[in-house]
Amino acid sequence: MSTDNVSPTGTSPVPGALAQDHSHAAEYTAENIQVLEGLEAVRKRPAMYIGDISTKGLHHLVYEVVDNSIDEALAGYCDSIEVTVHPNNSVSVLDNGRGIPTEIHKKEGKSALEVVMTVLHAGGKFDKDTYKVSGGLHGVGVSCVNALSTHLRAEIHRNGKVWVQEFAKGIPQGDVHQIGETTKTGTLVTFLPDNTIFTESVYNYDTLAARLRELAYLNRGIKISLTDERERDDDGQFIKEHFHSEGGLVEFVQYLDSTREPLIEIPIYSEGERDGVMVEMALQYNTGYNENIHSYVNNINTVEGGTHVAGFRRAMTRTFKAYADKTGVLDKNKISVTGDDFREGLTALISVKVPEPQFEGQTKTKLGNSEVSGIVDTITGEALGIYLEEHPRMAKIIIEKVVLAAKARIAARKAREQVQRKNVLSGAGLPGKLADCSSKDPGESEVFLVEGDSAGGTAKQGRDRTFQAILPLRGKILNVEKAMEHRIFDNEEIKNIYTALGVYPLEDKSLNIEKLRYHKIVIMCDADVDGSHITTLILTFFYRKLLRLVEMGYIYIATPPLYLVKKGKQSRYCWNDEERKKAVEDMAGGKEDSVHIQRYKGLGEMNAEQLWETTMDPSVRKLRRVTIDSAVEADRIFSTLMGDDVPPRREFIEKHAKYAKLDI
Ligand code: 0RA
Repeated sequence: MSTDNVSPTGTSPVPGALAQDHSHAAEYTAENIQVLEGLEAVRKRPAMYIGDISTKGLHHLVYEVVDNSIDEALAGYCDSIEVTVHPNNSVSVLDNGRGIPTEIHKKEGKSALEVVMTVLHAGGKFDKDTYKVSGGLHGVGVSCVNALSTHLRAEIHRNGKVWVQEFAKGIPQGDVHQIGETTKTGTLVTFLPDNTIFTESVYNYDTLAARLRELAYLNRGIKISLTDERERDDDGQFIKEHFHSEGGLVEFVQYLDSTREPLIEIPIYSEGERDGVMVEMALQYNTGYNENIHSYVNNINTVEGGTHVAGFRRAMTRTFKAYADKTGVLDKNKISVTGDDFREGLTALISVKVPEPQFEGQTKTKLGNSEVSGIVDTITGEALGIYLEEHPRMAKIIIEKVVLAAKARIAARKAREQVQRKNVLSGAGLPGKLADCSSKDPGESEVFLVEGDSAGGTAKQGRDRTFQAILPLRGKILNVEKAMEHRIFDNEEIKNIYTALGVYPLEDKSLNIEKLRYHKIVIMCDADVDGSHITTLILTFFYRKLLRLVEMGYIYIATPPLYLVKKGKQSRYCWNDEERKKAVEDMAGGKEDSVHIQRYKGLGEMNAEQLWETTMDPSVRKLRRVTIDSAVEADRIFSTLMGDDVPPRREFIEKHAKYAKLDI
């Protein structure tokens, strides 16, 4: 998970850009006008085409270009894709495919290259035989990337020659022309995102790496690399990583579960194809209690699930239940099991490739195609049935775990019912520690989850009680990563959060989200090591138990200031060292000894008024919304930070030390 912020921007053209201007006298044919209108539409409403214009959209440009190379690889013509982030945050994608055709079409008067680069949705037009996998979620084509780049350069190696064409804001700056000879084939696209369109211009290495790693696992055999020319390692080399998996989903599931203790020796895997739909799935059981199903359609993470996930679940429940019934273990324990019991401690990946996917749901990440459900069901069911018959020892271990899960579920039901009963008695059921707001409109109400009773008291005094509620939390809340379900409902702090929010998971693990009492849930902890640990514990709880709230964008982190710089009657709050230096510069010409600098270690050092004017007042505060860039990485982060295994945790914290403070 990460939080959305704003950063400075950079300019200057892409590396390798030609100095001279190749602009040709434009002939205004009907087609040219159409092209200009198309590019104009993208620049006018960029969010409609690429989702948003913040850091997400910025990264999306890279994925869009990479998708084209992935398609070339899936068609069997390419096995290497190299992504490079240049010092000015322009990005190159190089593949060793056939190269986009550069020959001029007699009828259209331009090359396929120019059409692909300037006509919306032209991507697949020239190659009907290629199985196109991209073109899903925002599969808008590379022409959108072109329209949203101040500069884009395409270099094609094809038929022994090197061809180049350049564009500015999508408009050709000349015809495609030969610049040399070559023995290779491939496509190199370099683009500089337009910083008058995007609110962010700095690429995040970890975000790109997570996506490229995911693509390498989802498309086994393709070698993908990421080079960051903005940073060098200790040997003076650019930061570089290679992603390449021959094992595909099996290795992906092992990567996901690498900090958990496996229950079965080797992941269960199957693949198949029916009616043009390709299905791959891999699953592993671990000794934990979480269900982790990640699903993909055409390489897009379908976080809302859909028909492919429904088919997978149905096949799992049916096949395992039939096997468990046959062994008689359920009768012996006088227990009835539900589908959820088979999914405790399960980590699974489902990847389908569907020719014409229909995406539904709030974030358009739910597969709607009804035919896919039965296809996944059949392929998964057959594979699981065979596995259970062939591995009776593993099957026994799994079924024993399922029986334990069923027993725990029944124990948790009692604890859950308590929380539910409390909620039904409206008002009287709210936690005693909650200082509620007077508004009953969730859309305008906020709740602050505050570390400690003392800071909680200050926040109660400082807040605007019409729309801000305060729930103080005592010390460290339970680590839900390691706890069983009924222990979670036993925990006083967690019960208070559930009852204050009005939302809790039902027995089928769905949420009664319509009962949510606040649409802003703000975690407010000290800006020290303990505070960030508590923030992480609370985030873990939301991620594992109230994920929908995170996905809806309801979870925020408050950012109290780190310093107060004072000189005479002047004073200024500062949130980082840069701001502090600037304040000292402005107030005292940079002389630290002629100002008073107070370093805030905790919320407790601020009085009610200060807390309001720095951290709670909507007109000045800096709330950070918690977002999930990559579900797979978020899962790994929580299992690593909060799981049992100490060495990987240390390694992780060391690697991410500079992010771990704020950016989890
Ligand atoms: C259409 C036809 C052909 C290649 C491509 C598209 C192509 C597109 C991209 C985008 C990124 N890398 C790419 N590599 C290839 C070739 C048709 C032929 O040679 O017969």
